[in-house]
Amino acid sequence: MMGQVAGTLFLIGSAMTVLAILLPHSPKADIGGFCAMAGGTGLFALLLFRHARRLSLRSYECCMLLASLTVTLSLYFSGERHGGPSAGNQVLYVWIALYSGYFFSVVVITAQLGAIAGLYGGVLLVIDPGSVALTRWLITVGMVSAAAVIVHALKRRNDDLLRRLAKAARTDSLTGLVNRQAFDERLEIDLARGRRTERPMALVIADIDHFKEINDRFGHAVGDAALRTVGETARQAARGTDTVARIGGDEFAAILPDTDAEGAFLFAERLREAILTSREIDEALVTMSLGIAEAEADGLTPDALCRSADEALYEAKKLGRNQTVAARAARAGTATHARRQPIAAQSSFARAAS
Ligand code: GH3
Ligand code: MG
Repeated sequence: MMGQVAGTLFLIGSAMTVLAILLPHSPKADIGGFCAMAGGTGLFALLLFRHARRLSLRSYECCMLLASLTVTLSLYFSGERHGGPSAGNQVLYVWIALYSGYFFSVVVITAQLGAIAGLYGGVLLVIDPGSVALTRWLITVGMVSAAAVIVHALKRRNDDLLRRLAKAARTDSLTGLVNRQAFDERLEIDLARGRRTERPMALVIADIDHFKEINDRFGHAVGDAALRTVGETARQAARGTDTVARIGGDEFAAILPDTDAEGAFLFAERLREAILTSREIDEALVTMSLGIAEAEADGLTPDALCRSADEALYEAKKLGRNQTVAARAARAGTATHARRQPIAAQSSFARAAS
């Protein structure tokens, strides 16, 4: 976008110079200089369009310095120094101010404005418009600076708004956790990373038990408070690299990179017990059922992994709720015979179920 805009500005500048040559102009104007400028800026515009994507930010900063120089040259060629009328081309500095205000940092904007002030001051000394020189310099530099400041402030506000909107679109407003859409994206990324690094990855899906009853008995506000507390408890139980999401009404999920089924089970049980003992939601007697699945064993695609974790969760509900079941135990039908299976996940499950 920076290249397209800069190219367009140079192209319009070139077209306007051609017009200035063709239309009636000061007899003292330097037509040779204008022709060279029209050709130069036109060619430069084409180069910008062609190489827009390959140019660095620094290149565009240099482009704007070149643009300021071009505007200054147009003032020089206007014939004013030979007693011709003022061409008023200094208005074109505003383009550079708008461009800089939109695309550049405060430091670079200040440098660009400094360059404009210096170049315009220099050309005023050369063309020597007399006693109005300082007034013209002050008005032009003031107008150009104001344009840059206003555009920059609007751009920052806009960027901030877009950032907040993007964040809101990925956040569950009740709990502040990531929402379903962001969870889906994250799961895909973490699964791909796990495949690349050959590290394990686990998924935990948790659902509050009999949540409808909680809403019915205590009211929606208590239900909402319980959801918030569950969300906060899950966030505290997770590591920085984990992703905790609210993926449905009373359904939560945690993506645990670098974690196998046993590690995920420990996390799930820690979460389940924390919720069980959470004072804030004692009134509502909240318990949760959790299903866990490990990428390598239970599903290498987001859909397959979610399905496995969902099946394990369903098994946990079926077995009486308030417990954690691992997908492999659910699949093997060994979840209820955990004591005979020395898998950490299943033995923990047995403790939870008993
Ligand atoms: P189960 O143990 O089988 O999960 O039973 P359940 O009653 O929890 O059933 P289910 O998970 O299907 O119920 C989800 C309920 O969550 C239904 C709805 O009333 C409630 N719910 C969904 N979103 C919200 C919310 O934002 N706030 C509140 N307070 N309740 C919600
Ligand atoms: Mg539920």
